[in-house]
Amino acid sequence: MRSGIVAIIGRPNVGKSSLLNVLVGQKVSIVSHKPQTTRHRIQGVLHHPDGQVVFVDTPGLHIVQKKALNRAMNDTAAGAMHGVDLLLFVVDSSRWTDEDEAVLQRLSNFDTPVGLVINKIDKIVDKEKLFPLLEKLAAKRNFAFVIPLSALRKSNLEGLIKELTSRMPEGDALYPEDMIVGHDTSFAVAEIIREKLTRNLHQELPYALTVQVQKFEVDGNMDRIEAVIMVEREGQKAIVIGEKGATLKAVGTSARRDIERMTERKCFLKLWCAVRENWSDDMHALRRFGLSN
Ligand code: GDP
Ligand code: MG
Ligand code: K
Repeated sequence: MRSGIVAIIGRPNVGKSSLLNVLVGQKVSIVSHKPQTTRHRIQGVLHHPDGQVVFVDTPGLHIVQKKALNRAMNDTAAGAMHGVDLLLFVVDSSRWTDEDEAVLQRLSNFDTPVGLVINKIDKIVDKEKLFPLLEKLAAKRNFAFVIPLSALRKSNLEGLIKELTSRMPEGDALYPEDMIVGHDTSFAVAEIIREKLTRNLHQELPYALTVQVQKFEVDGNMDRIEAVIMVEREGQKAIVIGEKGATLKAVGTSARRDIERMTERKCFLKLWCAVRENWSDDMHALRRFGLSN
């Protein structure tokens, strides 16, 4: 099969997140083994009969205003690009700006092939204007392919998927089917929950408390996350849960807000508290004695 890594780039608001969501919007669960792409933050994986495409974040390519930072940022970006099979440059069909131009300039630093996605074509009412626009944008660089589409209307996604999968190298799948969420995301979720626990428990925080994300399902436009807070004794469990579950509920509510801010997606967060001595690696066992919020 074919399997490879794609970095989605482009200025803010062109529809990168929307595109990613429609491409990988399917049931998934947490990656529990060491990913092969540790240097990248994995945003999602497209599983398709023609191949697997792992989408990664490229913080180094984000536009910075300060000129002094440019050099360092370019170096970071060059590092992040290592091992990426394709760059997917997303633009808004209704607007080409200086920021787009700046991203395009950055791309000239890399040998990696670049595919161009001209998004939001639903905004072009007069379809006769589409072809000249495609020609104009396509001429800006030697692109591997140019695909006009609408992430919002989900139009011409198959065209893009065909281009992407056919350009991935031959090889085994990088990730098992049904797994897309990277270590970094689940780690960040656990950290957010920990921080909210610290806030809500004040001095009472049992220091040996740990948070583990047990389930991370991307379900359409929403993430379903289950995390367990592990403590050492029954008494600590009572503290974490609070009176009538008030503490756990407050932790869950504020953690959910932060997670949604981070992922830019809706999130359903289920928190459990379990005593470590009862702990088992078996998730089904956990469900039996874990307390559901
Ligand atoms: P990002 O900043 O590049 O990640 O862009 P987002 O995915 O957050 O999208 C920015 C805005 O553009 C949001 O309001 C989206 O709903 C909108 N948008 C994304 N794709 C399309 C599209 O194909 N057509 C239209 N009309 N709007 C879109
Ligand atoms: Mg975004
Ligand atoms: K966004």
